[in-house]
Order: sequence, then structure tokens, then C-alpha cells
Amino acid sequence: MMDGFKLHRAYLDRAAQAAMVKDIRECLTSAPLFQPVMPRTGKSFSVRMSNAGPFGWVSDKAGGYRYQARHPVTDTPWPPIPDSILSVWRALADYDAEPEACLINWYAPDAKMGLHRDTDEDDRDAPVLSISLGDSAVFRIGPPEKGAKTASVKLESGDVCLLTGPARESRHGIDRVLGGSSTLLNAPGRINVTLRRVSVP
Ligand code: MD3
Ligand code: FE
Repeated sequence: MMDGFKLHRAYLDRAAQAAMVKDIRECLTSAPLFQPVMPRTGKSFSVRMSNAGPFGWVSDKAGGYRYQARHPVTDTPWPPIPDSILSVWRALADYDAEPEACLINWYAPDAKMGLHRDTDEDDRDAPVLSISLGDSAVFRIGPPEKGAKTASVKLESGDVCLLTGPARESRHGIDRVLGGSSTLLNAPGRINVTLRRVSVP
């Protein structure tokens, strides 16, 4: 596997996963899921998203990919990052500043995320931390260059990935969700939470 890709399989036990889902649902009550739209083409993402923390990632046709302090629909500040999620960063990130963005991705069983790089953050020396909840998914990761060879990894509920260095610069995406593979959520689907630094500390 690529340098800088660290997978903590089953880092969260079932009780910790359930507690985190409860906290995420509470975030979504104040900051509902929205449907991001790609710049220029206006094509919708199949993944729905929301955020917690000082900054949230958003995208629309005119403004493109960016971080902003307010929800694009409600125009209110994002809720704080729940302690259950912050504690995972504090335990694993080995970075001297708190995360500023907690992106919540909701995958219905037919949703996917095409190969892309994460380049909207000013602080690219900070790791990205990802937590998978609910149905398993097939994650694909490879070097930054288009056409380079990629590797597939199944991400399951409770898994935590830490991406630093070369892996932080990787092209990656979600090929498919294995609908019904987990009983954690009330319905089929998957939640992915990513923690990031946005600004240079
Ligand atoms: C590698 N999320 O939010 S998680 C994303 O499952 C994103 O929702 C996917 O790609 C998901 O940008 C993959 C693993 C992951 C997350 C962030 C990364 C891998 C990453 C950032 C840089 C490099
Ligand atoms: Fe990404």
C-alpha cells in the first residue's frame, strides 16, 4: 500500500460507532445534508454532505470547491465538531493543532465518489483522518498522476484511515458501497467523516 496510508481496522467498537452516529445525527439536525454541485458543469454529486467545525467544504456551479464558515442553504455557522470525533484526531493524528473541518459524507447504496485529489486546504502538511460508519465500501487510491496504477481497499464500519505525506497527495475515490453489509445504521448506506486542517497553524 502507498506510503503514508495507515489503516486502523475496527478502531471503533460497535458502542463507539453507535455513539458517534448519534452525535452525527445531532449535527445534521442543525446542519442538514446538502447536495453539492460540480463547478462549471453543474453536475450533482451522488454523495450528500454536511460539515461540523469552524470551516466546511462546499461546492456549487458558480463558486466551485471551497471552505466556508456557513452552511450554503441555512447560512448559519456549522455546529462544533463532536468530542467523540475530535478524540480520534487527538489520539491518532500526531499533529499539533486541532482539526478545522469535519466533512460528513452520506452515501446512499448507489452513491460513489470519482477519483480526485484533495487540494482545497492551505495546510497540506497536516494529515487527513477518515472514519467509516455503516455499510462497507470499496475505496481506491493511487498516485496523483492520472492513469497511474491504483489499489483497492475495503473500508468497513469502525475503520479509521490516516493519510499523511504521499497518501495525502493521492488520487482516491469510492467505487461502490456494499449496500446492506452493516446493521449499524437504520437504513442501508454509508457515512464517512473526514477531519482536516484548512489553514496553516
Ligand atoms: C486521501 N472521502 O472526503 S475516505 C473526501 O469515503 C473523500 O467519503 C472518501 O475522498 C469517502 O475527500 C474517502 C479516505 C480519504 C479521505 C480523504 C483523503 C482518503 C484521502 C484525503 C487525501 C488523500
Ligand atoms: Fe478526497
